[in-house]
Amino acid sequence: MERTSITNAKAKQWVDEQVALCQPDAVYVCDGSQAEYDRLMKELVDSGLGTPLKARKNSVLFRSDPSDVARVEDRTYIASQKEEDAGPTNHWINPDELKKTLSGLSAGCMKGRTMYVIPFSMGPVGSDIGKNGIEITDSAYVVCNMHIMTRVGTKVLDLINQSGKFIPCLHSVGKPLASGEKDLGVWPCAPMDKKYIAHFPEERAIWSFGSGYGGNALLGKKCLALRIASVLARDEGWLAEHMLILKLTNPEGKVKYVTGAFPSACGKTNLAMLIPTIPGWKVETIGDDIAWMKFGADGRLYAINPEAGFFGVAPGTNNESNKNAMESAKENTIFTNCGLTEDGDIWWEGIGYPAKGTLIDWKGNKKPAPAKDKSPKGEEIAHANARFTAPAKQCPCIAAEWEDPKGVPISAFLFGGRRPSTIPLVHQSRDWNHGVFLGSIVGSEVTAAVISDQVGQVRRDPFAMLPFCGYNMGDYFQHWLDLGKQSTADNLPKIFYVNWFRKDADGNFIWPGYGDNSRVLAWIFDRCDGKDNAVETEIGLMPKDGAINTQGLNVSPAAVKEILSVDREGWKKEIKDIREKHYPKFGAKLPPELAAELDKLEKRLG
Ligand code: OXD
Ligand code: MN
Repeated sequence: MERTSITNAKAKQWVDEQVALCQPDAVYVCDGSQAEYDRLMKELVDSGLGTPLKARKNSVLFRSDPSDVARVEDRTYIASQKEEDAGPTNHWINPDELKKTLSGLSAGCMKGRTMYVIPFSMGPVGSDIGKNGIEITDSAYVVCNMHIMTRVGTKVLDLINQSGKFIPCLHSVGKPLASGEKDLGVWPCAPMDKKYIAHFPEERAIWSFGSGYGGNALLGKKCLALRIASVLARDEGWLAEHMLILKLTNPEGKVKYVTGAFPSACGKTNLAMLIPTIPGWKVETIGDDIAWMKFGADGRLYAINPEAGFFGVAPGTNNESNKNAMESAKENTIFTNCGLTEDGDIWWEGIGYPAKGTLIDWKGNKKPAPAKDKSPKGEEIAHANARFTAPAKQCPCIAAEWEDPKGVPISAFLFGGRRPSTIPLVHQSRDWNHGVFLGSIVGSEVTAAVISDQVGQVRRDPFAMLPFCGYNMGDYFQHWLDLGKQSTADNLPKIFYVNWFRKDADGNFIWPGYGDNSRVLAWIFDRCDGKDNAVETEIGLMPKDGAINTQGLNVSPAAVKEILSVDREGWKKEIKDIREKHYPKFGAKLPPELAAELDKLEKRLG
């Protein structure tokens, strides 16, 4: 068994324990090299699990089991010692009980398979803001995805060997093979009632069983970089957030960085890579999903993107909605649950052009190409949560400093969700606590990124962290409030709430979104630059008449006015909902400052 390169006693002991439990046929320590990626990918293709794409260099399509297509929130647990510490928004199981269940399921779970040991770094290797982890997995598909999504390899292992510091992440697809048995091209996973995505916050450990898909299996992403990191951030005084990171450059060449939290499938990747429609402005990407932020010596918050790739939702991505994502996924990309064309390329609903001939859908069935760039509901060629895993460095608008280990200083936080009514296009918080209040009330219509029966309804998703906060959300609100006391208002990021998703009476989107969101970003940039471009309203600061650049915008002035005004009746309903349905969930953990913000807002609205 080859694991000579793990020399640290603690790491070695942890790996040895997992070997004894999972009983793999072989153990392999990953070095992160291209040769390793190529070899594993070839094995995946040879085994029938991956289909190489003739039309796309070094890219492979996978089809998952139809039951294993998204994050499984109902099977995701925060197993803190006390139930109260997981809080009202997380599923909780006593950690000893959960470990017993998982140990039972895991005994011999890697029989017939290779155990891959992946040393990985979240963040540029060696960054003070970054963290190292070791993921153990029995899925070569997971290894290849981790190669793209994180920094894997011997440099990270050297750091772990020296320091003994790493976050242990154990993953198994939960499908051992009998002697001589093979997957035969079938995606291995366990039935839903055997899937567990478990987090042990006090131990800072992750244990995922039974799913091979995305955030359930690529443990650096949601499990480490959000759920466990949020706990570390609370204890160590920093922020681990479900936020994109943008670099904005104005026509004078001035630069500002902003981060933004949006619930899953609200176009975060599109916003992260937008092409501005207003002349002279430049938008570049630092990250599209997660930001880790620490205070610098100057009192400002510095952000890094802990990831190295994009795990983007494929359907709806096209050259109009996100040309940069299409370019990022041009080659060296893993596609999962997309359709396959006759000429060996991928296809999905909303790719921007109709397909030709016969397609193979995400379930592996032959289907005639739909006449339009659309398929009838329930007959989709690609699953609604089909994904591309693409290296961030391939993104044409990746900022030069995206791997700067110091991070970039943040001027603004954006919050937003899919809200068809009430929430205006943009408003700014009056101060830090009001901004935390805005983060705490984020809500969005549920989409397909997660298996849920709530699709179509608005659910509150505070800070877009509902499925990702590794501890009591009430304590998390308090952490945000406390952080605001650690610096000055000048140094702290300004806080904005944006909503690209307002609909008219016929159900059509009013605001065109995508590149035109640059108009709002420009206003936000100017706010942070001290421009006198806002008016005070009951709900916060809003653009002065004419302060949003509408030149060339295909929206009537009346419609612009509508989405830039205060919907008093709508806000009153919002307040009622927060007071009666949202805030009571947090009981005594709701910080009094937030209850006070709600009262103040109500009073201002009269
Ligand atoms: C994601 C998500 O995959 O938020 O990024 O669901
Ligand atoms: Mn996300």
